[in-house]
Amino acid sequence: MKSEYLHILNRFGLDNQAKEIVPFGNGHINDTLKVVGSDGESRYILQRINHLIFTQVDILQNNIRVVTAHIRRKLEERGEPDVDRKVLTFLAAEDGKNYYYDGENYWRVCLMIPRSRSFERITPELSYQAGKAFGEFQQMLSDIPEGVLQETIPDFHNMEFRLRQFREAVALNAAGRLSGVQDLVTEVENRAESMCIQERLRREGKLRKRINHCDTKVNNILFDEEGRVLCVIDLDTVMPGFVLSDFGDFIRTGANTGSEDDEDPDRVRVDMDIFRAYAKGYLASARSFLTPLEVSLLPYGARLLTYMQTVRFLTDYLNGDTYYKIHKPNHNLIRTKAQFRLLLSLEAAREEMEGFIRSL
Ligand code: ADP
Ligand code: GN1
Ligand code: MG
Repeated sequence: MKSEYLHILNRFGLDNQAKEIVPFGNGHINDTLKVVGSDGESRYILQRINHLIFTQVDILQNNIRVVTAHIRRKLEERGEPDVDRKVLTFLAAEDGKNYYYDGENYWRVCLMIPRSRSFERITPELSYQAGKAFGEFQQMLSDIPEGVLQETIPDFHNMEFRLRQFREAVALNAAGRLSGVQDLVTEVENRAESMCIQERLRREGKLRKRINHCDTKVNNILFDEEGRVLCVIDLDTVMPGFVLSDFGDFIRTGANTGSEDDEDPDRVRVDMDIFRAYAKGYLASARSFLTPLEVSLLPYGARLLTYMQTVRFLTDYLNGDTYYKIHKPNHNLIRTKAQFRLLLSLEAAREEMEGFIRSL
């Protein structure tokens, strides 16, 4: 495991610094490895960028450079202590770029944030802190001038686009799996129109894009030992988007009583305590810049991102598992069913959620 990566670390000036290099985290896209130093401490995160998905690595890594420098400056300006644990630091390769291409793969290295951890499942208190942190993250990036950050994946959270991809997958039936999922296809289609509100509101000039994280999974935030937020990580998809994406994706992942790929859909439903805590934390920091329309649509954001993920997993299942890493046969179908179950639960909780947001 170790030797195959050593020559890559050398390109970042890390000769002979690794005792062990082991897979790390639960990401579905990139390959993440942890580099353990000779003293037994985890020192670096080495990632192989999935360049079939992030096809313009130069643009991707430039976005990350801009975002991390911007956040670092903001933290320093406000006299924040311990800045190195509150923003990611990427190492320069020998040509000065923040990634290295070995002729086949793209690699990047960042400092491991010491004494930090992420969660797949959290408490309401951590959820409140995470909400505040993601609101602050959007706020800190809000003054990056338009056009500086490019869309690393065009139309990433565009629901109309995701439905077009889905319908192509249905029409093509490339893996011959359509007959087994007709019920789910019908459920998707029944909701299709009502789930494209954002794109319609944007065309009417009522909803704008802001700089968003676009992958606010619960495990993309690092906490310290005392449960304080340290750092927002996984910055590949930071780009202009709708705030409902960032709100919704946290609820989708953090407020699920089961897991994203739960084999037992009965374990899956929305945890209202986590929802309430996150909404409270998020509005505490984001209320200052959100429009009343954005605030009122937050519960819709939770349904939208869960619906979108259902559609994306089902599309990948129909295509024969070409996008997400899978770890077992039918994994994308299991994921689809678990996400759909969460969607049903969010639909049932709609009024309760809307009432809570109004009460804040
Ligand atoms: P992926 O694209 O695979 O989701 P992430 O960048 O989110 O990759 O990393 C996967 C996991 O590794 C995270 O959930 C987190 O637990 C851990 N991790 C990533 N970067 C760091 C870091 N700089 N310091 C500490 N832990 C990290
Ligand atoms: C992917 O890399 P990771 O696991 O954080 C995906 C997200 C999905 C998520 C589903 C670039 O995120 O959009 O919501 O899986 N990232 C990309 O778990 O497609
Ligand atoms: Mg991640």
